[in-house]
Amino acid sequence: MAFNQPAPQLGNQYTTDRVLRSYLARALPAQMLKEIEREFIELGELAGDELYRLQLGDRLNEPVHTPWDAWGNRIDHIEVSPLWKRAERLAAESGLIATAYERRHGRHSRIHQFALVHLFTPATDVYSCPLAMTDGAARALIASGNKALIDRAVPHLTSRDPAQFWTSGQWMTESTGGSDVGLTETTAKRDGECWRLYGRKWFTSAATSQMALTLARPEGNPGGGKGLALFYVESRNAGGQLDHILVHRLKDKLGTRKVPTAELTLDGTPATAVAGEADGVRNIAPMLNVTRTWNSVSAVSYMRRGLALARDYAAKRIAFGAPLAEKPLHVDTLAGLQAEYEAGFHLAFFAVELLGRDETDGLDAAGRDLLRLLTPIAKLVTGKQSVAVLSEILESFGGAGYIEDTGLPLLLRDAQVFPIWEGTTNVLSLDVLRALQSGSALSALQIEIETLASSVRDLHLLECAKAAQAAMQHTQQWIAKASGDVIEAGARRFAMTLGRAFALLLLCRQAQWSLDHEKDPRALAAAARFAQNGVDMIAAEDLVFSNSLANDGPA
Ligand code: MFK
Repeated sequence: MAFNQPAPQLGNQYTTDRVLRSYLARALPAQMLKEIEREFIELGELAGDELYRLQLGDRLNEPVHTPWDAWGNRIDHIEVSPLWKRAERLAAESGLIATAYERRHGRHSRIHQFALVHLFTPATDVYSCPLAMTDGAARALIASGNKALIDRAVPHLTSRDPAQFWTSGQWMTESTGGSDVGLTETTAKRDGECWRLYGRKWFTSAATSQMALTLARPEGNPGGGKGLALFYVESRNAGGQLDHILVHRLKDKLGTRKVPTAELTLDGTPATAVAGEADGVRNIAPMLNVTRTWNSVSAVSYMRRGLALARDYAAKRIAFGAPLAEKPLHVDTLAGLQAEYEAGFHLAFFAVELLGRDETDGLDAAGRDLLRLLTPIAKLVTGKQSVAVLSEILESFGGAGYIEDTGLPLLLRDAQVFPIWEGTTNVLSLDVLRALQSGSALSALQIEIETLASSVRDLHLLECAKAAQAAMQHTQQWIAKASGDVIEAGARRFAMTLGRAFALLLLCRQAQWSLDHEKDPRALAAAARFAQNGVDMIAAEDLVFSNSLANDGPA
């Protein structure tokens, strides 16, 4: 019989995730965790077993767009994959959105919700995309204070009943640009009490949603983001047809291929203004901040999925006379990736904690500035980590990692979207600079840094905390000196350094807790390794660049 390599298996994705379990044990009241842990165990079991098998079996199914029926009627039907249909029911019944709005556990409800998201995302072929937008839409509608729309839509968006549950789109991107949203060309014309929208939306993710929030420029308004208004659209009319919306085609994408991302035209689409007739970018920002948080947790959850598969494979795959798990270089490689996962996890969940506190009135102005700062930072750091980690994960399988029907390549292709949608790394780095303008964000961060550093006693962890604090100091020295083009050119290194150094401190706190309460040194090892991977991206590079700009003026 020929030799076959063993296929990797997944166990229960909750019980085998030390990082998630140890974090929840530290961050949640013991009684709360006892009450809700069954939900994690059940979803973890589904994720590692039945849903994983469905994913492998469903691999080649992709959404199909049928523009016309046999009799020439325009129908624009989009048929999604079987796993997506299952995921929609599961998401409603498991309260993937509802948990955050029922707030059974006050400020901890967001942690509860995002722990479910962490288990759900890698098991459901990016069904987290419509869910992220649904959560964001509920949040933006509530923030708008528009009672009629809140009463109409939020009960659907937050329902646990699959028959009542709606998802929402976030129709922002036009061909003029996904980053510079102020260039939006879609116009809004008054129609009695309502509005009608005219324009082309170039990337509309999850085009099967029952509603969407979108931006358009009311006639006569000035250009730029301030001249846009935020609109609420219900996709279908009472007869179930798309309401003055034409779907042209689905995008042919590198990854997230189960997500039906459409190009569509709004051709007199009825719409309701959500919050006045201007300031659309400001009014959609609460949605963006929620979807960016989903992005952070989803990026982290993909790293975890890759590591779970790679670790299982390493235990079974024998090469050069021993399992890979006994080969020092292989183990060392996985340890470097595990450290990235652990640090990214704590960064993403810190943003989640702040969001939960903000929604339950637990944040003062400085805390809100900190949330505003850390949301894009968590997104940009974890997005980049996930691509780098998944690339290495594929390599850790050798040639098998490059073969489609192992199900491995799609992990990397899907992960590649995390640094792109919801704001590219560069756009978010500039957003970080904007978030600092409030003044108190950096001092709020400094207070957190000192609190985290003071929670550490172990000598190795003290060294790590010192490295993180030195990197933080570096960012502060740099931002105090840099200006103009130098600041913009260094914005990514600045944001990355803030994020990675802060992530290291969060990991140090968890590691100390884990030593004290679990006698477990593995988080400590991860912290040491993450520090070694590098947290200070500024180094001398920016100072050199700033000098060269100064010396190399126009000829
Ligand atoms: C698994 C997870 C899945 C996630 C779901 C993905 C599916 C969805 C796919 C997509 O829709 S991808 C498209 C996402 N698009 C973006 O993320 C846009 C990226 N571009 C930016 O973020 C730009 O920075 C921005 C559009 C905001 C720049 O536009 P402007 O008009 O130059 O904004 P400006 O002047 O900076 O800000 C306008 C107002 O909004 C200001 O308030 P004021 O009017 O009071 O001065 C800002 O403070 C406020 N603002 C902007 N960003 C904010 C914000 N407020 C709070 N939080 C923010 N993040």
